[in-house]
Amino acid sequence: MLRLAANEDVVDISSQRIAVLIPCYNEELTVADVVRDFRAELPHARIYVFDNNSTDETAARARAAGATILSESRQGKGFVVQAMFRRVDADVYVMVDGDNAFPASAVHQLIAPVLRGEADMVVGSRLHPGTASEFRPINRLANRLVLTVLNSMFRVQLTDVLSGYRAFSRGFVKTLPLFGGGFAIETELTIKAVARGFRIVEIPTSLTARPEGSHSKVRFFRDGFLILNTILALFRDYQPLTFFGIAGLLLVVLSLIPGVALMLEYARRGAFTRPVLAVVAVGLFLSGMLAFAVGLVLHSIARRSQEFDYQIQVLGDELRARVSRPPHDEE
Ligand SMILES: Nc1nc2c(ncn2[C@@H]2O[C@H](COP(=O)(O)OP(=O)(O)OP(=O)(O)O)[C@@H](O)[C@H]2O)c(=O)[nH]1
Ligand SMILES: [Mg+2]
Repeated sequence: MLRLAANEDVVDISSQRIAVLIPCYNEELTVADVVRDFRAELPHARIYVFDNNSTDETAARARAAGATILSESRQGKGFVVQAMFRRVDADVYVMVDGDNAFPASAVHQLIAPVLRGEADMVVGSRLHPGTASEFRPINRLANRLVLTVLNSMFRVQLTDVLSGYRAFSRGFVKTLPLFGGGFAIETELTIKAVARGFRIVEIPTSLTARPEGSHSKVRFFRDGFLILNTILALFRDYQPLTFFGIAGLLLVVLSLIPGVALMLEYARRGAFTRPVLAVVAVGLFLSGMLAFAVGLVLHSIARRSQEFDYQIQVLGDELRARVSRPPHDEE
């Protein structure tokens, strides 16, 4: 029996239902190795390959290697992750790419904080100091850019937000609402985890390059734009006062340009002779004020919905506790 000692606690891994989730689109070269490696590391785990309309031998090879195959017809990694979270029932979840880029041996480190109840999401960080990830230079740069934008917007200090190697608690998987269909799914997972107060732990993991003949599914500009757009949209939704406050401030500052020009003119000539400038100045100023007002209203709504979320979570905990608690003896 595998046991994991942590502080005072000893966690019995075999009593936990572990699910390894592998989203795949045309990964026939590598998927069988991934399934076998994880089977060797976690003999009790159930391994699911989510096939997304692959046109090659992905499903057959994964099945032959011992995985359970589930299909998702909506094309895109995000849709697959949504389906995985809704359809698979387990206590601890591991998500890993099917391109054999992540070491299966790191899975014990990855699930340990979840098993100990110390984390809701553990991320295998490929950019953590001390890792030797084989990134293409352009990918490393793009990763750093996304990381800097996200860290500064959400005031966190993460080292990798795009990693596809993660472990999750059941509570996380079953309560996080995901909507993105494409490659922005990792960004969505991380931002929503931060915004909803879930506990995130990062574990250094080295990334290896895809083998010869295996092709990346990422389209650099399209997916890069989608990821930045997702960060901005979630920033607007979760921190509306800051988002609209910044927009409002910019508009008010912009309104000063025609405003000051008008004042100078008035000081020189004693009259306003350029009505268009006045209209622009007032228009910009009022738009800025409107942005502040929108930010304030949305801020209150976001706070209230956070309270609802919290209450729903408490209700869920309460229901789970009731179901697992033995009934009182009737007198
Ligand atoms: N199910 C499904 N999986 C996908 C889809 N696109 C990509 N994936 C899987 O998501 C994982 C990550 O995709 P990759 O192409 O490796 O993306 P990446 O790891 O960010 O980039 P590279 O490793 O440089 O190619 C792989 O297991 C892919 O098979 C899709 O549309 N549907
Ligand atoms: Mg990959």
